[in-house]
Amino acid sequence: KTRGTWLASALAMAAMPFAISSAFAADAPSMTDAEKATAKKIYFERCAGCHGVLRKGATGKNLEPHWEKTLKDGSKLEGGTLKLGQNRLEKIIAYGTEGGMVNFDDILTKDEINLMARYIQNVPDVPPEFSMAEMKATWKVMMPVDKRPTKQMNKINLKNIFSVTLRDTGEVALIDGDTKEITSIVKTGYAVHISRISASGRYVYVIGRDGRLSLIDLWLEKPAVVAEVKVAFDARSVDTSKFKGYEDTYAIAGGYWPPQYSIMDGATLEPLKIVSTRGMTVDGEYHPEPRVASIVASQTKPEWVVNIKETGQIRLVDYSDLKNLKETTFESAKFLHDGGWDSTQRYFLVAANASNKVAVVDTVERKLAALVDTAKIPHPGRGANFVHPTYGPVWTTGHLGADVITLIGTDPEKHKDNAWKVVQEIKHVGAGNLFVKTHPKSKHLWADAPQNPEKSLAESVAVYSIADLSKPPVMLNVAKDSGLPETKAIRRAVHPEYNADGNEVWISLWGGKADQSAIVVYDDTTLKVKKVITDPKMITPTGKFNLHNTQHDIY
Ligand code: DHE
Repeated sequence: KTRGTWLASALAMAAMPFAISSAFAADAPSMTDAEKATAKKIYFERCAGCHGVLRKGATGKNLEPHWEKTLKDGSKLEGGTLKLGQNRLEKIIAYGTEGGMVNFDDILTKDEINLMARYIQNVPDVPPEFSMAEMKATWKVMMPVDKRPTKQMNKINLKNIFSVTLRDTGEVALIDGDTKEITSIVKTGYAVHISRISASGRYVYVIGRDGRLSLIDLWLEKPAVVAEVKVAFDARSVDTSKFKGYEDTYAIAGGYWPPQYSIMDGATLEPLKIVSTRGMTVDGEYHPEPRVASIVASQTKPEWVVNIKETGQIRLVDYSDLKNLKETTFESAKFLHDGGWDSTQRYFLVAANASNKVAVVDTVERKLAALVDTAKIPHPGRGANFVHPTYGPVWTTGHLGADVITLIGTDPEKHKDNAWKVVQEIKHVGAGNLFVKTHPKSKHLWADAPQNPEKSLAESVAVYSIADLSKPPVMLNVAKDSGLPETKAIRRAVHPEYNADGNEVWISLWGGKADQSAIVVYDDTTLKVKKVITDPKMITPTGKFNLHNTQHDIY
């Protein structure tokens, strides 16, 4: 069974100082204050990531008590949780739906399911905003720039260091890619999400779901956090300025709530600017909660590509003059999520996941190059680039909602007919893929399936041969290869990541908080296990970010 960890959202959100809006609908089931508090906490931990704080829906459905919308032909459609009613809601929460809602009967008790069904028939509370003054009040510099070393003070091969998310402890483990030893474990934000590397390769920026942004200095004798700031109550994305002349100058982080992005000084995290992302969707409707999904830094212009989930608007943000900030906004499709560069790093391909599309941003012409229809719920991570034996350069995405891997042609110069078209769909082992990966030096394409309901598939990765993608993949059972004792609960094999030389692939075996987890390192040529990194401190590892590959956007 698919479990709800995928949906788990910020615990800290539950502790957020909500505006007291007890505008609970008159005909909604009643709740005591204690019940509301419990339900609010569960909602933010388990539901908000997909359905939104205001419950207007994104990857998940709208969960307002009552909604109404006008269709293109002028007719009206209405619905809502009140209309669905207690019994139906309890069934959906317990058993999930074919539309992609996962089952919670193995996570929530019967009483909790009853509670949540009542809670979502009531009007959602509106959380508070987060101003510049509030952000500044959270800003801490643990080590000022003039107290930091002027050269690397340790012997670590920084090029091959991995920053590994330890999801449930709110930490990242810095692991030496050569020795496979943990060099430090650094406390960061709650349910820490991703790491990105500064242009110089010296700093690691880590964002937690509680909006805590931490800056780690890799030049210290023992790498540690040198500055920190809270950018929002709930956040997922971060990047840094990478254009020549702006290396390590700025950091940018995207908020889920409030819906805004913040720009900080790259070396101290001093807050410099906050920009709201509220506005109209591509359909021309006002949206009060357009969350910031992926953000990526261009290496060819002083710009970030900022993808706004609910509106489907993509903003190119020019950081060369923060006081007179220039944004170019163009329409794509709703529910933008994650994405990555093509191999030339001119085009950024981003999934509009619940619209079943991939949008292609041309960062040179500064416009949308294409909107490509794909199978259900594309989820690329950063995707994977390789030269296809027939179709030339392609970028690849897996799918949460379909059992295929999609290859999109990315070369409008020499392979014009294939550019921005789905040139091939490879049959994957099932739905539930989250990440695909390859490396310019590799002959393989790796794809996981951690959200697949089948235990053996969720615990395995598939390795395809790029020379013949019609051949069934080699299946590697990461849970078995870890040598750890079998557990009843699924330990998901997630997020393949290459080392700097492109000859090893690291896979996280993501178990429960109380289970021993591991990272299993495979030789990319022989597909044999090279090393199993286990340590009592290795708790719930998920994303892994190799410094060199992340710094240079190699995937
Ligand atoms: Fe992620 C990337 C949002 C759940 C692991 N995730 C991203 C990005 C976004 C996002 C917007 C792109 C960031 C960027 O590039 O700037 N993730 C969300 C959610 O909203 C969602 C669905 C639900 C939630 O409540 O958070 C969610 N994500 C998860 C997980 O449960 C995962 C599997 C485990 C974990 O650690 O939380 C997870 N997300 C990741 C990883 C990346 C990521 C590893 C970066 C991939 C990469 O290779 O760059």
